Amino acid sequence: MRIDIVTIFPEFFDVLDLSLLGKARQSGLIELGVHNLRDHTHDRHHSVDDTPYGGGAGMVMKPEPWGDALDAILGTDPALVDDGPLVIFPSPAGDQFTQRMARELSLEQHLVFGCGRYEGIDQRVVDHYSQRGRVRLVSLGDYVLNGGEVAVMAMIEAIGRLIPGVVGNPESLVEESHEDGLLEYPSYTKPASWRGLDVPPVLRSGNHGAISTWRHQQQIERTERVRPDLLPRTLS
Ligand code: 6GU
Repeated sequence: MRIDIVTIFPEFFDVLDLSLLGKARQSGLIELGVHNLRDHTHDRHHSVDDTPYGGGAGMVMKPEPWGDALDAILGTDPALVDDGPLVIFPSPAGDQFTQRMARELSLEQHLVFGCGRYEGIDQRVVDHYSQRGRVRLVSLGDYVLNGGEVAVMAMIEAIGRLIPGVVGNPESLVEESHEDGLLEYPSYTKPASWRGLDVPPVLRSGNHGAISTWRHQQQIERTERVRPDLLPRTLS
């Protein structure tokens, strides 16, 4: 997968050299380009923002640097092909990012993230690229971040680990929170007793059927307690 990011803080993404995703880049599974929006300004002050039409607090990101930066990545063809790059603008006004969305996005060939700061990007940038190709606004959740960078980091981590080969043991992707609509079961390792707390005996029983049943039960109990909204509504 190819991933391009446009941001005024390219250094934010230095951490993508590390860990599993860093390895995936070295092995060529993920190809990453980080682009500084300010490289696409043409005024002396390299300004990327201006006051909002209609008034109001804060600043809005100007459309021209975004147009130049995205054209440099996408090309200037008026119509991008149907299965061409998917442009994603992180925004609290977007569709909620979920494990299901991460799975969908992990099947893409080319993702382009546009990280807005301030009060957002001039709406015409979204409108223009929506006319030319596929664009999505995606939100991490119902809270406000100062900019899209942290949200994009989270999305790239969630998407990247689903690309075949990135996570060494694909089985470890299956038994996780949200993959089967439930939270994951609690895990334990040695020692069997620690500070007066014992590992549940069933896990040391060697009875794989009983272990499976116990783990599934734990998933259901945990989900009922912490995230009842995830459970299918029961008829009452
Ligand atoms: Cl994707 N961006 C910003 N700026 N704030 C957010 C968000 C995204 N998701 C939740 N809050």
